[in-house]
Amino acid sequence: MASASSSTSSGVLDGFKLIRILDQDPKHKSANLLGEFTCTAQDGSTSVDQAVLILEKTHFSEQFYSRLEAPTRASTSGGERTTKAPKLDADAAVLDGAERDAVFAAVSDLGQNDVYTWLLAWLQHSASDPGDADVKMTLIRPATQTHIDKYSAQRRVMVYETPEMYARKVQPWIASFPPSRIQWVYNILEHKKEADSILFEDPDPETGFIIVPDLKWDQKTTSSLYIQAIVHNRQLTSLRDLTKDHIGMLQNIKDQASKVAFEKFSLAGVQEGKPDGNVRCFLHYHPSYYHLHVHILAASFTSHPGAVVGQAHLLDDVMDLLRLGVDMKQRTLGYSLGTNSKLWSVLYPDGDSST
Ligand code: G7M
Repeated sequence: MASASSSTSSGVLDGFKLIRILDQDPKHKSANLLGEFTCTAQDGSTSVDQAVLILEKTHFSEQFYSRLEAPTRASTSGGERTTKAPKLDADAAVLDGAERDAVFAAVSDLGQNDVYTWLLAWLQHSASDPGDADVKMTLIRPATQTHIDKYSAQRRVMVYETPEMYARKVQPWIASFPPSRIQWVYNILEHKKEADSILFEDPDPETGFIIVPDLKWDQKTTSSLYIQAIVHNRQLTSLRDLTKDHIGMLQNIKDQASKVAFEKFSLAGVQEGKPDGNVRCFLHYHPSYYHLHVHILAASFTSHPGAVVGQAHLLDDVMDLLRLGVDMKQRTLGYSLGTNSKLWSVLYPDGDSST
């Protein structure tokens, strides 16, 4: 798997200028920013690239927890901030403070009442080992208006897409997309990009698929494992295209995903030492790109905003419906839709869901 570069000068963000905050979520510690880069050509002319920068504070890593197994201390260079050491298990490993960096650069007391104390802390980063990254970023450059709309705060409403709405409006809209829209998917399927990240591949053009880490995952925190399976069959756009004939492929995706999570990331399932039940697999309807793919999350990762009812369809339920003979094109599917989205204007060109 590709290892993240710890360089402080990747250069990718050089020249990024914030234009405005498109959206932010304090609970998930994330923000979507609109920015721009000014590019200077060789002849001296300048042009501006719009970009969307998605920021998300990272979760605590195994490495962070293991550092807490030794008595906690803050750097002595923490200025006026005071340091509190948590109570430690008597059996906890004790490392000589000189042998390792402090966990926190500084800790500041905010308040105390009875057994409760609340604090702010600054993580320690040493120059020789920057440790865990604080922020996970995704840069989309150049960003189209569709990208900007997608990542902007917007009004959302529940839409109930009937078979007629699908056949008359949605399906022709999906069919109108140029293949270049999902170039990044073809790059993965053709091993042109992310090839060293491939976790599993079944190369069969009809029933095969590739499993890669989702770009949202930091590729190391197993409690928030997020990988995805992308099918080789380019005719399958969404769960609406699935039939009984695809049950074998879907079951194989589930089995292989579970095996990957177990063997490569040590995620155990119902029984210790066994994979069954270690991952939650689902499909989005609507997805953000129309080439069939399955989201695979650690079973413990229950807080992901993309795993919400109305958008996430449990892979097992989809397989069950197919086994029962349900025609996916004949279902009415409910989902929450942003009024900035293209699909909204396709379904409601007059901007009104009553039409
Ligand atoms: O909502 P939808 O089902 O379409 O989800 C698409 C998923 O693809 C999201 O979870 C994205 O994070 C993921 N994704 C999007 N892009 C552009 C890439 C990419 O270039 N590489 C990888 N590995 N995942 C991506």
